Amino acid sequence: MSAKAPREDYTDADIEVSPPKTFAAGIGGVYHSMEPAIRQLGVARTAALMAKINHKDGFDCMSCAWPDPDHRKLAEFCENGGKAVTWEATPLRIERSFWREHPVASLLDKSEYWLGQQGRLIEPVYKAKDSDHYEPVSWDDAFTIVADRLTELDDPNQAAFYTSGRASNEAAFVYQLFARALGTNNLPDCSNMCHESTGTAMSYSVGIGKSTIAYSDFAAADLIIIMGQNPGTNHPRMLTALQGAKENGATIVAINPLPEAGLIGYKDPQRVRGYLGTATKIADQFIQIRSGGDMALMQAVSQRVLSAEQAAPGTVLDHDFLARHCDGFEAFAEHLTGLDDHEVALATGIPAAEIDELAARYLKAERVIVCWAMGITQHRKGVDTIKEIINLLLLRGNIGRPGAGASPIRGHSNVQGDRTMGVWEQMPDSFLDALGAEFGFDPPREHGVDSVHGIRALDEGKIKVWVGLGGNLLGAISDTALAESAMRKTRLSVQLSTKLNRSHVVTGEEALILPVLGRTEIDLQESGPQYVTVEDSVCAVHASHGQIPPISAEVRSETAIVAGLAQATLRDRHGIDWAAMLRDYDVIRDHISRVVPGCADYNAKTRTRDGFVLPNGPRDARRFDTATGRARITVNHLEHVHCPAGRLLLQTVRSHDQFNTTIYSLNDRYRGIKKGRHVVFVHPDDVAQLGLRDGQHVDVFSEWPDQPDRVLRGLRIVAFPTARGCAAAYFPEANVLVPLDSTALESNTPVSKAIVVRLEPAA
Ligand SMILES: Nc1nc2c(c(=O)[nH]1)N[C@H]1C(S)=C(S)[C@@H](COP(=O)(O)OP(=O)(O)OC[C@H]3O[C@@H](n4cnc5c(=O)[nH]c(N)nc54)[C@H](O)[C@@H]3O)O[C@H]1N2
Ligand SMILES: Nc1nc2c(c(=O)[nH]1)N[C@H]1C(S)=C(S)[C@@H](COP(=O)(O)OP(=O)(O)OC[C@H]3O[C@@H](n4cnc5c(=O)[nH]c(N)nc54)[C@H](O)[C@@H]3O)O[C@H]1N2
Ligand SMILES: [Mo]
Repeated sequence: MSAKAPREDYTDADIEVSPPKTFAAGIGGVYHSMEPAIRQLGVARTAALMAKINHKDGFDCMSCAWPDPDHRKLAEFCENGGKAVTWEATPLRIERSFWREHPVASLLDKSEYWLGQQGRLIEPVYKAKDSDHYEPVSWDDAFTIVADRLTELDDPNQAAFYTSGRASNEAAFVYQLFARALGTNNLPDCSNMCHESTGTAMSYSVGIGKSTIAYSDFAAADLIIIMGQNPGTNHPRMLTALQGAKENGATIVAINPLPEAGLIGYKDPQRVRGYLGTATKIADQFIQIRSGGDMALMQAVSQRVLSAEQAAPGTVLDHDFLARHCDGFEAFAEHLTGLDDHEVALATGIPAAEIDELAARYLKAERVIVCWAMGITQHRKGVDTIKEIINLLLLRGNIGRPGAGASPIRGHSNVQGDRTMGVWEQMPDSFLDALGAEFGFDPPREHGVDSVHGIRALDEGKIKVWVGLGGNLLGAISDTALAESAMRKTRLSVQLSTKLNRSHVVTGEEALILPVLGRTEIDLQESGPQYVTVEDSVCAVHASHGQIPPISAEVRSETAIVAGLAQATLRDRHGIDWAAMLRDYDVIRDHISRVVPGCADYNAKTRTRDGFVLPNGPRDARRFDTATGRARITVNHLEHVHCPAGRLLLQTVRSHDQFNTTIYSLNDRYRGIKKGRHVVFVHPDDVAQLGLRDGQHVDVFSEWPDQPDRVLRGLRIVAFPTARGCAAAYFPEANVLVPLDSTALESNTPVSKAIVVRLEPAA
């Protein structure tokens, strides 16, 4: 049954290219999710796990934050959920011989794919200052090493605590408590690189940084606009909701530089018709926008809405809603009179007729939802673009009523919950006050570092201890070379992980790997088996119960490790009873219920089969907790990305077979790529115009003022129907091209979707 870990890494010599697909999932989806699982886990383990994914007494799928419908199907998972579970629940283990055979330096030229395939981490390992080997270490010794280094610091701000969005609410809560009880708000997280622009924009405009809809709103919408998101790969279960919406008569508009398969068509693998019949057409209108053109597009649509109101006063805008709930309408209307059509055409790259069509659809619809993800947030003007999305929705009262709203689609399965629990470098004083009152200390108020500032601080030698609760910061952050040299300057790096990745091989002087239980595994503590809780994209909170025995007796839960680290470091400082929290997670949940807004009776509410939905002002009561107490229609200065002649705007995307820096396979089925990742997708006319050929190998240079060019060598050109002037390559490989300084205004999110590049034939 079980597969072996690869010894050799892959090469890209055999890349196969075929035409991209025009629909997602279907029979291929189910086959592709089950086949590797059965091969690696065996039939029995596969069946035990797959029947429990996203079920009420089962575990929450760790692949994405898509919500669960009220009526869950027998198999409530998708192809990519299947891959995530298989990857975590593999019986392959990293045995002691691995560490003996592989000095850390020898792992530096291994790919993320190879590292991730070596199996599960099964015991704590430590790399001493002058050693190039990790060696097994006891848990007690591991905790002592961390405690000693933290205690030696001159200032608690010399430590930073990174979180990736897979951590449970319980682990996240204890983790932020540990950091703050130590005295720092240095709590950078993956969200800084992800939906930070969303949080920044929405908090300003509507007073909450989260989706304003419930799952059931999809079925009630009559127009759904999907911007900068590839649901067929990254949120496959969303396609089921979209198909349902279509059956209820909704229209769907997709806005994307790439004709992603899941936006064009869909076959539901869970329905008989999906196996046999033709695909459901998803997008009624596909707008192939130029990268970074969305802000101009939103302004142009709003301008048309305002013109329609002028032509038929009193019939277009939701005057009652605007009068009761919104600020800023007059200034906004005034500002848009100056919108320059030529600028809009340059920014969007689409004819005015397509914008007219979108505006007409918007005006015809009574209930509109706009969804977005990384194609919007990871731009220099990402925050303003989201504010323009909100503006458009507010004009016709499309927030806070059934079938309508703003719906950022989150990434990591619990990234939203981690934030709710206080993992953020800039939690508001109200939260810190409640935390301090609950635990009897005064939490630090000075904001901490985010991910990008964290790398800067490491580079400047200001951070001496870096702890990662999951994730792979070095694989995920921009400017790989700079980030890696920065991490090497720190005294101690600590990773709490399930599997090996780049952040374990590029380390501080000393390094620790602390192996954690995955979400599939049973978490047994002194008081018995524990459940944890998570929050999805639409603010629904529910329990997740591990199902299978842990991969090794030495592996501990994230919560237990964090509580252990805190206890070893802080001992009885502030009188916080870490041991009680470790013994029984109900104790943590009781604390949560008193500290975190909306979480009263947290134990009781998360024990119900469906969990509960967190309060949400705009959704529940059209209540906008902004500084003015009203929703804010904003004026934003239009700026689009200028790309000099002979250059392309490169975006970094996920393949169909990866989860962020985790590479499941070397294929990208929907885009027609097999057996390799070193490709750059370019429009055929751009290929010709640049004097290059399809299939040719090129070096990709990114240009940034006053800095030497960054380069990624040897990518194969794939002629592809992307928008003109745009190109795409895979993340994380292409992170070397993103300058650390290139971040979104206000949110500081790396600009991973608009890198000005030059292609030169490879030597
Ligand atoms: N299987 C799988 N599931 C995942 C993940 C994964 O890696 N694998 N990652 C998880 C995480 S953490 C996240 S955040 C989400 C990410 O989900 P997505 O945001 O869907 O991820 P990306 O691959 O970055 O795709 C961005 C999309 O935006 C488009 N785009 C790029 N630039 C622009 C632009 O300027 N305008 C517009 N309109 N579109 C643009 C791209 O062509 C692409 O389709 O998925 C989550 N789910
Ligand atoms: N160029 C470019 N860069 C990007 C992006 C992009 O689109 N383009 N996207 C950004 C986005 S949206 C995000 S969210 C970040 C992702 O940044 P991260 O969240 O830091 O990265 P991941 O690749 O999701 O982390 C994978 C690692 O998490 C660990 N892990 C897996 N499961 C568990 C678990 O249950 N517990 C613990 N403790 N560890 C676990 C494993 O060791 C695995 O190797 O990357 C960002 N970087
Ligand atoms: Mo993300």
